[in-house]
Amino acid sequence: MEPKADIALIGLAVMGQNLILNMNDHGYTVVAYNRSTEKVDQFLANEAKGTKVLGARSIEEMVAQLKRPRRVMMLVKAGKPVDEFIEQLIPHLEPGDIIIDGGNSLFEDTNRRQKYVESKGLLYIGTGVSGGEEGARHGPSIMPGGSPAAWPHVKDILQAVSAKVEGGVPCCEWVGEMGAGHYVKMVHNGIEYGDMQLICEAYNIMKNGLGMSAQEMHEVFAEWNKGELDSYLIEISRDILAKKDDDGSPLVDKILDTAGQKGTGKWTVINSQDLGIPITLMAEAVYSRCVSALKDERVKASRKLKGPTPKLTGIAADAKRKQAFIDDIKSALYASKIVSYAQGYMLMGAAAKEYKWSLNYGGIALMWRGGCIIRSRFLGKIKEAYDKNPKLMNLMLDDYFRGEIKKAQKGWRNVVATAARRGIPAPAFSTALAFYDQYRNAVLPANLLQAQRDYFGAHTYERTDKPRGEFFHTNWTGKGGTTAAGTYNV
Ligand code: 2AM
Repeated sequence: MEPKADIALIGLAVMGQNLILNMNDHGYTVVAYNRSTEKVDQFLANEAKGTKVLGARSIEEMVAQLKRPRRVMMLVKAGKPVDEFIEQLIPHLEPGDIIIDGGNSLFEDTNRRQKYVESKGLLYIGTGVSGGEEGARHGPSIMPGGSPAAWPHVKDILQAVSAKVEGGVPCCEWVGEMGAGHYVKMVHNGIEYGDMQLICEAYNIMKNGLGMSAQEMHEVFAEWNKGELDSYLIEISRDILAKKDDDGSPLVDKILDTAGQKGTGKWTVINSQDLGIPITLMAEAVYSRCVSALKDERVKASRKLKGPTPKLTGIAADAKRKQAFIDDIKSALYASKIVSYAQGYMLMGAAAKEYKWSLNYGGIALMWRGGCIIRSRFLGKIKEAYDKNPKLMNLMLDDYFRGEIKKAQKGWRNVVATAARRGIPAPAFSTALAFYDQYRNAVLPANLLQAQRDYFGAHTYERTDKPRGEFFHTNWTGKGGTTAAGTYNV
């Protein structure tokens, strides 16, 4: 019998099931497989009933149903399961067949897997897929990288099922070789951590500083979602604040304040340390989740460690001043968000250099513009900035964003200062502002730092009155020798 299936999909958790149904909607015949094969039968009898979706109870049976070159996509738990499936697949595939990993794999694992799979004559793709269950079903953002020769064979299907923006442009484009796709997905997740933290800080200042109710904050977020902050995360925050529990009170107030994390934010921060790129806002967002998890300690500390009262009574009592302060919070959120994306793009720029990828920065903004968790109007502006100047040194230097920061700056500084005075934690707003002020300063106090390093470790320094690359050592105490420790750069 002629094989009928266009693609196989391994992994029938919700994301996998939804992506299969999405592919089916677009006219592709998918063969479904799962480690626990009873899920295949359940899926065919329920969600996939009445569709063209085929099932397989073994890898062999799955491969036999595939047209050539065979395309096998995995949506399984990241880590060992991916390696195990690759091992199981290799004996059943032929040169030119393509293995696609659509899970949240670490880009370094994807680098290794591509080399291994190619050594067996096969092609490999590691792709980020973002958008949650809903995205997988109706159009996620898809970020593929890997063997370039595989792209023409998967382009149609991946672009067909992806989200579309601005007149049908797919949120799926080739990212680059090796783990570039998974890398960009990792940075997406880091930025997502940052966006969420920023929204939470805005919420916290409105709630504890201005004493606003969930309903009032719902209205503020609804308003914000109509302007430049228009985004999926503001939209869901708006809806969350309106959600009532069974007793009619806001559900959000009953949710325990300890955040979980699965590790992609952490990976982004670890990688930024390797590359020496300050993604300070994403790092604060990851650490804020860590602090939130110290619930028991915080409860105890709250009884012992004193600070100012957060209530901004004067401002809250005066409708005009209150609205002005809410506008300032919006400015703080917006300006910090620009800094966060600028830092994310700095990281991708450094990664492209280090790993020898040629990343299309405007294309990445476009992929994130729809379908994924960080989708927003804002990303359309980032795309415009990189379209205008693909070699833009920093997003903050683009004319549009420079102007936006200029407008937002006064309010942003007011919020950070007020939060500090009132003891309301605003780590992401504050770190963004500190970074902005560092970045725009031609001179930082690292001259003293270099002197300290030279003092205690003879690490040498460069001089402002000599060419770069000449290193000096001073015998600071008159007791040390004149021998330098040799230079090293981190
Ligand atoms: P399961 O249904 O057999 O558990 C998300 O968890 C997906 O990854 C599911 O399809 C799940 O298969 C699969 N998965 C999780 N751990 C796995 C493992 N160790 N080996 C193979 N598949 C695994």
